[in-house]
Amino acid sequence: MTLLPIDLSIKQDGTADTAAFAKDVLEGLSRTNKKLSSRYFYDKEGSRLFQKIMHLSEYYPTRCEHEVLTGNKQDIISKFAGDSFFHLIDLGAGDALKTKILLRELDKQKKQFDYVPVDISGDAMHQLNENLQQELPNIEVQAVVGEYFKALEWLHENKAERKVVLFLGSNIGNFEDDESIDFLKKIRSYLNTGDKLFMGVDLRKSPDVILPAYNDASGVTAAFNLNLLQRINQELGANFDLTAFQHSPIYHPQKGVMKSYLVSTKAQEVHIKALNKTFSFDAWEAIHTENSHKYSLKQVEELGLTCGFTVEAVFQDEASQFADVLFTVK
Ligand code: AVJ
Repeated sequence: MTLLPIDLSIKQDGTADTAAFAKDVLEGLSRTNKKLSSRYFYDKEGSRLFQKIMHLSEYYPTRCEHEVLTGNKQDIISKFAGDSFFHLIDLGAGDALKTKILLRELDKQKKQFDYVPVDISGDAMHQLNENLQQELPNIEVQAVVGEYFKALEWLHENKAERKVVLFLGSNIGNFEDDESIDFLKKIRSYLNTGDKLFMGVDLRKSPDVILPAYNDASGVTAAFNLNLLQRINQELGANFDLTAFQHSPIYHPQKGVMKSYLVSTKAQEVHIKALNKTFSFDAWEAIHTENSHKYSLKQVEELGLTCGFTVEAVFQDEASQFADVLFTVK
């Protein structure tokens, strides 16, 4: 049984708030080292391109996490379920392709739970509702459209039972170090003893494997990165020439972070109407657009401890490229 999605987003059409977008773009492009936040990648076209990325042969994280979940589903859900009813909260659920591996198993074993997918995209939550109604009609679904924290606050106030929070896909990797600590501490503040967090993390590995995952031969990731400029053109009335910027990713093996940039291939000016402002780019000046952190298991354990969680179990793929870590509230 699926309930209608609850919409906590600022705008009811599920798009991000334009004023906040404009403010962030102004702040980011006014810096000496220009930057734009990766959180703005996911407009309609960006979400479509990310779906394509997940199917690329070079993009190993999705494949690896799929393997982790498929290979360990029984163990994972028995650790989730216990004997009592629980809320399964899926932060950034999207099409829930990976979560469905667990949902099918929970359904098969008739576990007592409801499924609460959370996503900023209203489109995605409506589609997921329909899909689950078809495929897994016995599962109780309450989708929430909105930002993670707003949704968690709503859940804290409206869903009283035990909670298992999913944060899959190494989405944590997009945050700066201090942001990921703030994020996990905030999640912790909405949880009680006995609640759990199940988080996907991309592990450290050879740069020869990591780099192509963010620089695929068919250019999908380049299009994904450049789409951010296209979005500024569309939503803020800018005139970025997409042919005069190039996708440029690098991996920093000491920090374990993949960094993506858009590099201006010539000296140029770009006007943004909504900001009533022109920005100058030197030849080969870069805009930083994304961090994707890669972790050691020790780092993940320490990150958890800092934020009030202890590791209950670690699940990995055969090649130890990716891990899903089950934390309990300390
Ligand atoms: C969705 C944040 C996990 O960082 O690997 C994929 C996004 N960016 N290719 C990642 C992404 C470029 C992805 N996450």
